[in-house]
Amino acid sequence: MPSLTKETKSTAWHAQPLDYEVIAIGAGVCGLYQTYRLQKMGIKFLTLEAGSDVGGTWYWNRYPGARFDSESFTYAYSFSKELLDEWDWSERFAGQPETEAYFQYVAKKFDLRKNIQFNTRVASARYNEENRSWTVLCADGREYTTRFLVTAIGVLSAPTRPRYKGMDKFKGQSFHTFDWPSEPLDFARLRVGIIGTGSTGVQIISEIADKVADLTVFQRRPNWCAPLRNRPITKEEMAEIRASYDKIFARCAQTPGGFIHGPDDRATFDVPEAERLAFWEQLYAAPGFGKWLGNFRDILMDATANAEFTRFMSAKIRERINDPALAEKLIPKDHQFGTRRVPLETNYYECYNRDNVHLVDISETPILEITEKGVLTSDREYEFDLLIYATGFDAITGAYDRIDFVGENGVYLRDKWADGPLTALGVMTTGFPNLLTMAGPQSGSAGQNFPRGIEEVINWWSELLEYIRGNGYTKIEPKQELEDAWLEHVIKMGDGALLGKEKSWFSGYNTNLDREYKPRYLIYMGGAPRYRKRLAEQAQSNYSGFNFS
Ligand code: NA7
Repeated sequence: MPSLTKETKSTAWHAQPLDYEVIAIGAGVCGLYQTYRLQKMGIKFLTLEAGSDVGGTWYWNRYPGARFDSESFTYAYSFSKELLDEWDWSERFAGQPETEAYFQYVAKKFDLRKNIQFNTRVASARYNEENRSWTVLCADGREYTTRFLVTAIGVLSAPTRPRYKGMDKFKGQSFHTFDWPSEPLDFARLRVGIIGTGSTGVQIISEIADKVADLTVFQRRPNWCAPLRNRPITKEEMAEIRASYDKIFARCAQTPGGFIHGPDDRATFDVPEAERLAFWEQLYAAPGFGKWLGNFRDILMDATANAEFTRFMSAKIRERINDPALAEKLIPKDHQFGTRRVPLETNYYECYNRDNVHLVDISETPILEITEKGVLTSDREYEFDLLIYATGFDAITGAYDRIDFVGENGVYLRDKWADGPLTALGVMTTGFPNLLTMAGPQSGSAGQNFPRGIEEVINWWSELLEYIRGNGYTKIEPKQELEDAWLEHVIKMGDGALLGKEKSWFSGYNTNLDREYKPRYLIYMGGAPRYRKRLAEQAQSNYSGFNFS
């Protein structure tokens, strides 16, 4: 991969005009909307995208069963009434092909592809104080200069494979879920092994269990999975949804996660037991994240209240699995419900009642190595034709670590963030002027129903960009006080929540990297309304937390 040196441009390059006013990296959910806004502003910009088309997450994650956990109609962009009027969702929780088609439709409708350069992976970006610009170097050697650099590089876009001995020896087909091949796989005669039981693994297992010859699931720790309850949206329902979009988006704006599901006002123990159970039955029978995000207000804050619901969910899992010993293996014992990301599922637990599906608890019989034929555990060797690594991501900061961002005084961003991210409202970081980290660590958008957070933060930054241009500024950077205050606030909010402390990608936990944890909170836990207020305060105070020159 090429590296950025002063020699990459002629010595007098800083006297030359910049190639662009803005370069955005990424044309996924965030980058696509950024592209739309920049195009509307009529400024000279370019969006760089590693994939061959738009969609980001929905472009890369094409594994069987990949699907929304957000209600489709809450995941749509809200910025264009015309778009809302034109697009029909076919299911309450749309599958990947439909979602990818949606983003392609958006790109076509607004003619966004003309400003996106595909198949272009950014290798490094260096800030030049001489002319207050960034030089962006791509993996193919192309180089561009820009005043502002906007990252829309995804929250879960840096996949991590396990580091088992012998992974290169396996003679069958193997890949990480993020690198799922585009050619269809004929599963019918395949013996499949899958490692990982997060949201991705759970979706794949449920989808392929009845399509493969044999499926062996290697589970390190079970998750608290809950029913998705997907169903088609009829034409009549779509018309009703369309007529209610204003209300739907207003509702999402009120809830901490940007979903239609927000916490119930009541505290668990204020509600008599029978009523409590009836409420939980209702949540369990209803679609989506209600069980997690629409529960009593203290369920995700108070471990004692949570223990009651955890008991309820354990019973639900037991009911669905024929073999009681197997059920116990699938019930998490090391963490309470909802303290890690809850995978939503369709018939996941029932898969384990099938003769062709086997669970290997690798907390009991660890994987020793990958062999030519398959997987060797401390117990025996398993033979496969296909081995799937559903082992997750170097979340939130992983995509930043993989690009050499070099700020003032030659400081690398990954070094500045070595002990965890330091940011101002999650949108900028000191020492890296003119670098905007959209959906970056500690921003409000990373942990919520993504498009809702994204539209908000891109709108905020677009107004800020107008302000900068209107005043003829060429440089913006956050004040140290804002960064310090934001860290303090992020920690305070994180300390009050159960989510984010458990070992999961929310807390930067990943055993496939050189370190298991990323220190400091990666995600802002204060909720979308509070985050929006903080952004608005900055705009109202003429961005008092930032220095301009
Ligand atoms: P997750 O949720 O991070 O899940 C990864 C899974 O892989 C999880 O079960 C891990 O077990 C397991 N894992 C990771 N490394 C290993 C190794 N080395 N050996 C065995 N098992 C391993 O990623 P997903 O892709 O499922 O979901 C990510 C998000 O995408 C999801 O939350 C949605 O927001 C969309 P562990 O639990 O760490 O013991």
